[in-house]
Amino acid sequence: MDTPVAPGSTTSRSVAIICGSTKGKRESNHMTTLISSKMNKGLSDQITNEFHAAHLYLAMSCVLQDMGLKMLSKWFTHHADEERAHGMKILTYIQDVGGTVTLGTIEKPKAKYPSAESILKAALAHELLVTDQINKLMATAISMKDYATQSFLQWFVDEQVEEVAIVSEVLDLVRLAGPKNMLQVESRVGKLLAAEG
Ligand code: OFO
Repeated sequence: MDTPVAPGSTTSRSVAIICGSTKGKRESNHMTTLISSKMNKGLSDQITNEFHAAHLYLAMSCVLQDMGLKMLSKWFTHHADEERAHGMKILTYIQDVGGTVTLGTIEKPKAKYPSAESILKAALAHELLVTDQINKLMATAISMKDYATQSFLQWFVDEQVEEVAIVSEVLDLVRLAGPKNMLQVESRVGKLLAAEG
């Protein structure tokens, strides 16, 4: 099994070469990685997953804008920004522990939805998918006794609880209001946005 390597260990299997340059000279340095290659890959893939969520929510925001639902559109843009920040948070962590970041392909997001309700339903399904991705990463960190990554991922576990709750809340609002009362939804979402900052 692939296990983390202690800092300063001479048995480190993953060595990053740092090319710095003073006076045109090439320097190299050995950097110890604190995470296994399996954990590194899982986290690296999750960066792409977070950027994919950002891309999807931005596309949803554009559809909502076209539907004339400006507050809901803004709320999705805000969430797209948050997902991008999550990707960057993971990227920084991988680099902090001496791992390697490899970005993947982001698929084209769906650009047509029949209603605001269908968008919220798709967003909730996506949040549940990301929750599952994060839980799998946590399970890997636990199985590898990677305590640093467990600690890092706990923030994401908590974040997913919040995000599933908030998307469910907005979906309920949209369902309760119905297509004829979307202005009420707009007003409530405007308040949510102000509260989220
Ligand atoms: Fe990245 O927080 Fe939800 O998906």
